[in-house]
Amino acid sequence: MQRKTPLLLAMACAMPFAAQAAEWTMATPYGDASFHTQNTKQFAEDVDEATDGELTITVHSGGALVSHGEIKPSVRRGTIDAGEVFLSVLSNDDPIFEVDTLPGVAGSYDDAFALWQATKPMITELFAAEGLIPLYAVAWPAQGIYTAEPLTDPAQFEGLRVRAPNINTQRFVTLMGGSPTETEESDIPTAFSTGRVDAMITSSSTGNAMTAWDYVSAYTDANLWLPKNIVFISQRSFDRLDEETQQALMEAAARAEERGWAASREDNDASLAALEENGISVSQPNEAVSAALQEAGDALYQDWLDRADEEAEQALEAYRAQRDE
Ligand code: PCA
Repeated sequence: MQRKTPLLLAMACAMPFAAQAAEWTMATPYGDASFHTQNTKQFAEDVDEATDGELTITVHSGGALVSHGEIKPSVRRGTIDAGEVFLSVLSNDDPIFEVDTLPGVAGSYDDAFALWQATKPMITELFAAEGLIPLYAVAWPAQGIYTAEPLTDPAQFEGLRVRAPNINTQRFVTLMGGSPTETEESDIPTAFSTGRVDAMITSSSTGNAMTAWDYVSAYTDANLWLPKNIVFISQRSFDRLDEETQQALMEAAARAEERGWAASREDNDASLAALEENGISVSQPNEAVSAALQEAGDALYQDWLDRADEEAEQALEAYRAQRDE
C-alpha cells in the first residue's frame, strides 16, 4: 500500500499540462419548485454540455448547502464558486441593489429589463470590487399581497404580521401599518403553520411553489415591483478556466438570462391560474387600498433617495430617460 503514493505522484508529475476538468459548487436559497432554480440547473447542464465536461457546476438548492445571507460571502471567500441570491438582500452593501424593489419605478417586464440594463454597469462594478462577476439576472413576477381574507381596506394592515423577503419590503409593510418579519422562501410554510405570520408579500410564483392556499385565501395582485435574482461567480474560479471554457460559460449565461425572463412571464400566468384553481381569490387592489399602497410607496421611494448616492441616482435617471424615448 505504502508504495502506491509515490507511484501515483510520479504519474501525476509526468502529465503536468493535462487539462483538469473544473468542478464548481453553486448555492441558491430557492427550492426546486422555483422556475429560477430550474433555469439555473438548466444553465449548469448547458455549461457541462458546451464544455464537454470541462466545467461541471453542481447546484445546491433550497439553501441546503449555504444559507441565503452566507452565499455572497462564501463565493467571495472561495468556499464555493458560484451563487444565486435575491439581489435586494444585498441592500446593506449599497442601495442600488434594492432599486428593483421600489414601487412605481418599473411595473412591467419590459421596464424591469430596462432597469436591469441601466443599473448593470454599476452593479457589475460593485461586484468586481469584491472579486465577483455577475453572470445573469432574472426578474420574479410582480409582487403582491397574500392575506387570510380579501384585502378591501388598508386598515386591515394594522398589526398584521406580514412575511417579507427583504428589508425594503419590511419598510413597506411598516409604512402600511403592519408588522413585518423577514422570512426566507423555504421557511414560509413553517412561518404560517406556527402562526408567526398572518400574511405575506411575494409573487404569484412563490405563492404557487409554497402552496399558499394551505395558509391564506386571497391574493391581491398589487403589481408592487419586479425584483430580481442575480447569479454570480468568483473571479478567481473564472480565471482558472481556459479561454474556451470561459467563453462557453458566458454564452450559456446569456442564454440563461433570456430563457429566465421568458420563464418568469410564463410562470406568472401559470401560477396565477394555479392559485385560483386551488381556491385563492385573486383580485386587483380597490381604490382605497391602491391609494394607501401608493402613499407608502412614495415614502419608500423618498427614503431610498435619501440613502442612494449620486451614481445610483444617475443609473435610475438613465433608465427613466431611456423609457421616455
Ligand atoms: N419570491 C422570493 C423573492 C421574491 C419572490 O417572488 C421570495 O418571496 O422569497
